Amino acid sequence: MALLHTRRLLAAPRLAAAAARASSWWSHVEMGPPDPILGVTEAFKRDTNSKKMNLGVGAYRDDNGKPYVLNCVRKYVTVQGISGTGSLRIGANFLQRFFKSSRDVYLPKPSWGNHTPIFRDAGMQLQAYRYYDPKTCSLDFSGAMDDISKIPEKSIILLHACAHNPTGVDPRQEQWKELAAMVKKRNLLVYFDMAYQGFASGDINRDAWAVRYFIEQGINVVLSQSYAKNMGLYGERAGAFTVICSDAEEAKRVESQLKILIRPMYSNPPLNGARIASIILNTPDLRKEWLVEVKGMADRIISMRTQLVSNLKKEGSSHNWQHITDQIGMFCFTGLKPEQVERLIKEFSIYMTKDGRISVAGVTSGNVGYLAHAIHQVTK
Ligand code: PGU
Repeated sequence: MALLHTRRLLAAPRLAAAAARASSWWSHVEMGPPDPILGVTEAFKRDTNSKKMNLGVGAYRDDNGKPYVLNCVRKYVTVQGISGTGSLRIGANFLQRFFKSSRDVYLPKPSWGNHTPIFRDAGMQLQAYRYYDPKTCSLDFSGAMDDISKIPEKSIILLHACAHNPTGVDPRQEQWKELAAMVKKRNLLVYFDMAYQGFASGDINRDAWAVRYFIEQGINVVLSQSYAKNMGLYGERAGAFTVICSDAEEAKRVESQLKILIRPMYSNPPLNGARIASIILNTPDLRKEWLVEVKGMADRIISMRTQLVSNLKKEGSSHNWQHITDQIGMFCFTGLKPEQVERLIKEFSIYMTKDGRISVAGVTSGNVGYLAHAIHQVTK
């Protein structure tokens, strides 16, 4: 018995993590009935008769459009969503219907502006935890830990998996570990939003580290992903929503309910973007090329940060701009005040959000000098 137990642990360490996971949130989710039209296709697919014909559904439903799912995840159920936003909305509606213990979703302060209406329109309530310290332009780690330690048990916490929007401030790995321990202690459901995988470090695996770590720790996780940025598929709206389940049978039940949720929303997701993503991920040469390009995009952003700081110094700015290079991902929370932002727009035609967030992706070696000059003029 003991030997068998040990063997099992050795053979499948992740099963052990799953077993250690706090009691499942989804054990009460019942198997949903098959859809009257799409269920015909499902029955058709199960049929092994070589002469089979599908005359049920009015459109051929192709299965090629499946987006990428993290390799580390053994028991999940993933559905394709309409990019990051649509995937978040599926998740919000799923929680509204099936997460019985709480309506409260805790967002970092600040968070992406659309998180609030997405969850609110799905019938959830928004709460906040401290995340960013405007004084230091960096992570308010002790504030975050303090607030999270007071979140009522069995609530939902939203975490940006990497390249936090709008601040560009992410926890370090040791800090993620402490956050994971706290989340586990409070028995929270973690909702990871991963819209920028690859954009923080240039390495899609490194950027997925926190998500994988939390799952390995046996923490209950749901995940929304967007392929808009890391594949440049902005208009194609390719994304995914994933629920980590305790076993394959639970995954089936959860999947059946996700299908039922999606069917009256938009029935089926668009095929083209997901097909492009799938081909890139599953064709070794294209995948290799994509990883190089992701790194190229991330590196260009990192180099623009360095150039912006060195140009500010060249202009003679005496401020400490270190946060520009410390922050990562697409955005930089400059710390510029609303009136300074207004001057940049009026006097220099440099446009950014009022909160002082700049999309570093819009900076080039051709305009970084002008940007540094303008920032210096409004901050000296
Ligand atoms: N999650 C976060 C943290 C985001 O920043 C974004 C996009 C999304 C999800 C949604 O991604 P989609 O795949 O585009 O649906 N935020 C960008 C894009 C503009 C916007 O507000 O939609 C931004 O500039 O903040």
